Formats: sequence, C-alpha cells, structure tokens
Amino acid sequence: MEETRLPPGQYVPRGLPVIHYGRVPPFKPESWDFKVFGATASGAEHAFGWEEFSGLAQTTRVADFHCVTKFSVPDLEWRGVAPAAVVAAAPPAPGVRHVMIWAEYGYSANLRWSDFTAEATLFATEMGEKPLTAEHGAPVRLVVPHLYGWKSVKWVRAIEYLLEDRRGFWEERGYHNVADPWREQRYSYQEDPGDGPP
Ligand SMILES: Nc1nc2c(c(=O)[nH]1)N[C@H]1C(S)=C(S)[C@@H](COP(=O)(O)O)O[C@H]1N2
Ligand SMILES: [Mo]
Repeated sequence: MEETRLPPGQYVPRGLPVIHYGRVPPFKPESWDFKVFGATASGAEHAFGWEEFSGLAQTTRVADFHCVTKFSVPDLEWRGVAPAAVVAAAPPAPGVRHVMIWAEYGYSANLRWSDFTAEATLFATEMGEKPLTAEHGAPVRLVVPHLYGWKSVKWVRAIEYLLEDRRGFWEERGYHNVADPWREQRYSYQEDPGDGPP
C-alpha cells in the first residue's frame, strides 16, 4: 500500500489483527437466521435461514480496511452477498434513510442508507477465497470498507430499517456517527450538525 492510499493517522501492521468486544459466538446452521425488520415495505419481518441466505447471488470485492485504532490492512478480498440482494428480497418502506446492523450478543452499528448500499459494502461469507473464520465473523459479517472498521459488523444476525437515525454500540460510546476515515471522523465530538441524531 502506498502512503497516499492511507487515510490520515493510519499505519499498516503485519497480518490482519482480530479485534472485537466480547466473545466469539458459535455458529449453529439449524437455528441461525438473518432477520430484516423495522420499517419494511410490507410491515412484516423477513427471516432468511442459512440455506436461503447462502443461496443468494454472490459477488467479490477488494478493498483496504481501516480500524479506528489506527491500523489499515490493504487489499482484502471478500466474497458474499451484496446488500442490494437482501434489500430486493426484503424491501424497505418509503422514507427509510438509515439501518441498524445487529450482531450476536447485541453488538450493533448504524449506517446511512447510502453507506449501506454503497458499491463496496458486502455481507461477506469468505475472505481471501476461504470461508470466514469464526474470529473474523463467520458465517456472515458486513464489510463497509470506506468507513472505520467498527461499522463492519461481524456475526450479523439482523438488519433494522430505520426512519430516524439511532446510534449503535460504539456510536453511543463516543465514536463518530458517520466514521469516514478519510475525514478522520473518529469521535462524536467531531460531528457536525446533521452527522448524527440529536
Ligand atoms: N460483532 C462485532 N463486530 C465487530 C466488532 C465487535 O466488537 N463485535 N468490532 C469491530 C471492529 S472495531 C473492527 S476493527 C473489526 C475488526 O475485524 P477483524 O477482527 O476481522 O479484523 O470488526 C468490527 N466488527
Ligand atoms: Mo476497530
């Protein structure tokens, strides 16, 4: 990675660090589901089982990954399901502008609809042409490479469609609501009006 590709304040470590809050959850395909709830078009919740989810069209993305603790990992290759495929199966109500991504054990991160549906964003099931390992988020993690890593929720279990923005786990604990590494949006005190909920 050339220096010019690094957002301000970042460095490239050796390998890919594993970083998360709490424990690594087990994956039980029989009981695993992936819910879409909140402001859906039909008003009903949609639940994918593992077979249905893993049958959705797959696509590949390559991107650098930036953690707010200042490491950046170049050129990670991810394979998985584009948010557009999930949205097509479970469309939002008019007026949905934000989502909350929910993981095992209650971890969450909020995203603007535009970041959620950005070209680079992916629900990844593979990294580097291998199935995701448990510690990197198996069976499904979100990858939002253009935002700081805490938005790339591992062990995803649900998407909540939001009419009004709401802060997720780290966003409630002093981290920036938007989290653009190129603008060094690390902390909530840096937010401008309109960056987050009041
Ligand atoms: N469920 C969950 N997802 C999470 C986290 C977490 O604590 N719980 N940590 C985030 C943070 S801060 C980063 S930098 C990345 C790290 O991903 P990695 O462990 O695959 O490198 O996962 C993100 N996703
Ligand atoms: Mo992070």
